[in-house]
Amino acid sequence: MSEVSLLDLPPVGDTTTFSYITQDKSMPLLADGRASYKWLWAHAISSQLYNVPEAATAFNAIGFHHNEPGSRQLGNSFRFLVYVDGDEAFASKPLSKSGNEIAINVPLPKDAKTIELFVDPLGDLNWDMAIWADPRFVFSNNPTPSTAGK
Ligand SMILES: [Ca+2]
Repeated sequence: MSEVSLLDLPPVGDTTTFSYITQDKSMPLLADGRASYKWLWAHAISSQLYNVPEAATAFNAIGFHHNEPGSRQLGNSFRFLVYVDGDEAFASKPLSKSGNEIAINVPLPKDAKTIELFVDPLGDLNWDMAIWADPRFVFSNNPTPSTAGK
């Protein structure tokens, strides 16, 4: 099985002024102390569109609720949504506390063209700081000899 980081691919569109891509290694991340060095920081409302690489069989990430310690954290619940070719393929439960995380595992149909990563503010936009940690495409079939064995 091979993988390609979403962050190594150019976004097709970006409909928010808040989202940006970073690989800041200085920030503490996932709840149990695991470090994630590739992540997409996205304040709701956030939409990021990417082309699905050929032969990708799944999109995986960890959705993480990130808020700075001591922030007021008013109304800061949101949820992660993934659309494949415009259709909803994944919707998380609401995440309401800093440190909450959820596994995002989305199987991709063989002919999938685009994937949209969306953060739904669930009404209130305050402190809706979402992180897509380790966003990546998975290739479970090693479809071509050139990628096998890497
Ligand atoms: Ca909210």
